[in-house]
Amino acid sequence: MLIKIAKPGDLRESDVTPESVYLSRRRFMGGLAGLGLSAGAGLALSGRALAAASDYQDVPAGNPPGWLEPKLANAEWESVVPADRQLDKLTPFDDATHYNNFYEFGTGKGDPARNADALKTQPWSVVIDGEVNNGGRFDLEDLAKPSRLQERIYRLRCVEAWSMVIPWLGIPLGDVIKRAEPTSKAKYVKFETLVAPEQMPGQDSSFALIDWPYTEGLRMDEAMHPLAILGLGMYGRELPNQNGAPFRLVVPWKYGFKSIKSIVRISLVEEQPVNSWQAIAPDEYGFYANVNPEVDHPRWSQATERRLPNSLFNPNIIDTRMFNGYAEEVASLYQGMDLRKHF
Ligand SMILES: Nc1nc2c(c(=O)[nH]1)N[C@H]1C(S)=C(S)[C@@H](COP(=O)(O)O)O[C@H]1N2
Ligand SMILES: [Mo]
Repeated sequence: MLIKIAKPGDLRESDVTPESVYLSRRRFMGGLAGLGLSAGAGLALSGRALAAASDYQDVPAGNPPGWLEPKLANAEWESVVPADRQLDKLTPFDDATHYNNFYEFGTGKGDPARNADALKTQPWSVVIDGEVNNGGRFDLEDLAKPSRLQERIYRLRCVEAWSMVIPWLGIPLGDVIKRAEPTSKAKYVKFETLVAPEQMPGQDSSFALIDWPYTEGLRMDEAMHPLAILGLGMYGRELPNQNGAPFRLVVPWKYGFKSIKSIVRISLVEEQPVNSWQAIAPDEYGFYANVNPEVDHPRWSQATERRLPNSLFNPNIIDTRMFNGYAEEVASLYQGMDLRKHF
């Protein structure tokens, strides 16, 4: 399945050029030309190299592992589901990296930025197991090698009713799953985050809500959807630790908690997995967790969201959209399902 570009002309320079963060005009025009050719045709775009840390202002230089450097340099503006021209400006890097949820490093929004330096991200290996013919333990480098990095500008909508717009660099999750050769019994994909209390102080705390490892899951067709990516970078560079280095899931039509960070295990399974937040409060957090303004959280409304950055004088509250604005691409996955029951 190919990614649909919403409407001709939907992506404008203003979408990706706020005052504080912008893509270099020259390179960006290359991306636009590619979009112009394919917009409305429902085609995946083959674009030009676009992403580089130098394309963004106020983004500190990264320190990627050697194998990731050429991938960053050759990243491709392959496909984008555009953001709305007025509403969706890129969130400044500083906000995206200092207002985080990553409970392994503490429950405060500033805790991950403060504590995640201790995370050792190289070397990093990932176990792929369960209902697959080609499983095993893989170096992240080998897992990522066959796929070209793509830049995707996605909205990220947390279940707590705040949101951001982040330019990710990632590879399709479906690529990695296909290479593992799932058997006919594989119905769901389960993901687990690293457990390492000596690096992750939040895992050590006796107050921890979560029964580690942090666990997430997707139905097979959700996992194979081209919008679902494994993120290896953001803002033209590798992922900062607090954002889930060295790689994390990004599923933009679901609440942020589905986008599990610092993954060490991917299991293809027959039964629907229980994700961490569902295990803690099954009445409040479901397995599907599709962004849905019509189904409120029991303790707050999901009809609107606070788009970061905001302030007391500019609360920046906007309407939440069905499937976070990606309904055209993903609604068919849920045809005939009662989304109030399967929240
Ligand atoms: N392992 C792990 N992954 C996680 C979380 C977490 O606490 N632990 N928090 C989730 C939540 S609630 C959100 S909103 C996003 C936040 O991603 P960001 O900090 O990169 O914006 O990460 C998700 N992934
Ligand atoms: Mo979240």
